[in-house]
Amino acid sequence: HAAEAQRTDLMTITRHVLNEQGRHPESRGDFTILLSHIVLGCKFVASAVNKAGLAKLVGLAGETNVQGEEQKKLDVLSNEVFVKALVSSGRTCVLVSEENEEAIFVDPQLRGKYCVCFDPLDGSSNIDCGVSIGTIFGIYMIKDKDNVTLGDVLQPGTNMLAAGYCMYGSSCTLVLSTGNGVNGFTLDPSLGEFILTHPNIKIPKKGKIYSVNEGNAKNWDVPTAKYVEKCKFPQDGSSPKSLRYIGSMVADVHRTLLYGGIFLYPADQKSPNGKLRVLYEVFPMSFLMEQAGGQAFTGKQRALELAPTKLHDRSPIFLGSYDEVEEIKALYASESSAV
Ligand code: P6P
Repeated sequence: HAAEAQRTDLMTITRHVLNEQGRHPESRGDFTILLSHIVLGCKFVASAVNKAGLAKLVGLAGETNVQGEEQKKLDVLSNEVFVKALVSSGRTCVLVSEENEEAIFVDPQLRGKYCVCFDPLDGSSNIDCGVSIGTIFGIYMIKDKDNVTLGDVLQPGTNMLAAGYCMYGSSCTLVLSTGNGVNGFTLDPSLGEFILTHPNIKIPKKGKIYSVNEGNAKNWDVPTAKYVEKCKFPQDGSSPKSLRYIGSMVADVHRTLLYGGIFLYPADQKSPNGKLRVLYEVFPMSFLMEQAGGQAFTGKQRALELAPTKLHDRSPIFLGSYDEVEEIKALYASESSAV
């Protein structure tokens, strides 16, 4: 009977968040409404990504499809869908998107109390070859609803209330944390519902995989170079780590979260602040890693303690299994004490 009960007791993402809301009796369900709009955006993008190859959606902006309509690039389309969904939720007031240079301030009549920083389709350069891509988001509470400013999104990651990503791959998986652990949901296209498939995800304390773009090795600083050397030529008699690098952050982070290991996008001489963006790549993934028992480090500090000064600030990032990040931290510490 237990097995039968399991099959019929469908824990959808909406039900799961409502259960979580029960922990905050004072809440009026605003977060649940916000999340349902984010989920709607993910469902739309999942469908568009799956059709992309067929409908020539992957073409450059300005191409026309068989109906002669101008095709929007998938990331432009995804951005429009998420902006419209978030604004129409009536629960947001400031939006930061990887696709928009400036922040979007929601019309006062439609304003709510949340700010959402998101990358609507991260890794979109991989669409044409079918590699998994994803949406990444992080959610802040505004500081003062009567005085909404950029300061409401230029907050340290430690102020984030929730974060998540949706990976569009062999299946569509949404991984979410509202500050009480990490849960994974898989889209059942026949139901159009995200079902809880990975409850209470915990990242293994150690890992056998390192994930970095080795093509940048020439420009790495000493601690990064030393760490990667250690992965390839361990001095303690242990076996070398495997290298897995997809080049799509959501896919590389999702594998790291489930299998353990470490994902690195270090600074280098070419890009002293690394490549990944603080508000909608580094913070959400760091939030999830810490909630799953892992760590996230910038080379100088705990990633979530960064204080962004500009919307599209970048930061180096080392995130993953607790013990692996500890090793990187030790190498940077000895480097800074040696200086
Ligand atoms: P590189 C994709 O363009 C992206 O923003 C992330 O998804 C990914 O982790 C990174 O850049 C890959 O960068 O320099 O290794 O190609």
